[in-house]
Amino acid sequence: MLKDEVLKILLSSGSHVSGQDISNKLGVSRTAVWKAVTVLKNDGYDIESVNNKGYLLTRNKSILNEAEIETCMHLYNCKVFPKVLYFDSIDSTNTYAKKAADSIPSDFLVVADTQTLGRGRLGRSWSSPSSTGIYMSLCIRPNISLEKASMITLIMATAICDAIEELYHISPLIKWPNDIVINSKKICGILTEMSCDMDGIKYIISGVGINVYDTSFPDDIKDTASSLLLETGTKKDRAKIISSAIYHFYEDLDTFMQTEDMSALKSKYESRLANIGREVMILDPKGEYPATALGIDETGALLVNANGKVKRVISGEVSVRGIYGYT
Ligand code: BT5
Repeated sequence: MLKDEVLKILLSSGSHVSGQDISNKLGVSRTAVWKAVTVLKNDGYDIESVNNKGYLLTRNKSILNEAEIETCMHLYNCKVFPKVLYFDSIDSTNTYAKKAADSIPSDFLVVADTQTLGRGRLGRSWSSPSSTGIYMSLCIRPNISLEKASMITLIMATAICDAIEELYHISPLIKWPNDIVINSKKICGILTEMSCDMDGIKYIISGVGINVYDTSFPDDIKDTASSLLLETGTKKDRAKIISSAIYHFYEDLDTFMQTEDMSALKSKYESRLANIGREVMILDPKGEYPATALGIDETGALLVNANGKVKRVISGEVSVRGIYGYT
């Protein structure tokens, strides 16, 4: 849409841009540019028009759209620049990404302002109210074998922590394998899904839900969930958080691809691991047992000490005692 193209020019400029320059760049009339600017103003953007100087846009940090995210990603100079597909509302960004993966050959990122059927693991749901969170799914196609795909969740978790630390100057922790916690409250969850055929992995979709501006939560999660705003008292731009996370993700994916395991990222992941040294309950299909978390190994499995024996936890679910303030 023309308004998105005009928006990208205004966002990346930072100073006045003349209507003539925009019309030359986009090959449209000045009237068309003026109309697009009017639509952007109606969308909530503050755009000043000055005679002989042109248009100046003041960023509205609460607005999220394709142009905002793509412009921010350019500023981050991401190694890979996934195509952004933005929706005001969607059932689930992961569900959409799965459908789109067959027709889009490159990496892409689905982002929504709200989800009507946000999904967690094992059929659980993800609360996704509008204007408060980040709901995004990154589709990638790494050339790795099937059993290595679960490590993508760990890479995404560290990337989200890096982005939060960079923008909020706090250090979030990871509850192995897929939760990010601040002050013992869950502020982010990751759902990684994949598709494979006889030749191996077709694609991996890493879905991320981050509570950014939430000030309240549904009854069932109000004691365990929190948001970046509640925990830090500051409001940061969602497009920046997304771009920073994608930037860090591709940096770490590069490192991961060199060995196709977590060896080079292990210490970074462990420095953020909330479980380390703590008592955890291993919910094994064969029976629950208590253990102490030690760290991860190169494959991303959680290492625990159970009754004096070191065990690798690769499936099932780890329930963490004390992390969320309940026992
Ligand atoms: C997760 O599952 O934590 C993965 C969540 C992934 C959500 C993203 S949003 C974008 C993409 N599209 C999707 O449809 N999904 C992904 P799990 O570990 O199973 O945790 C789910 C549990 O977390 C629920 O059963 C609740 O107890 C709790 N929960 C639900 N919504 C929450 C929220 N907004 N904040 C904190 N906790 C929540």
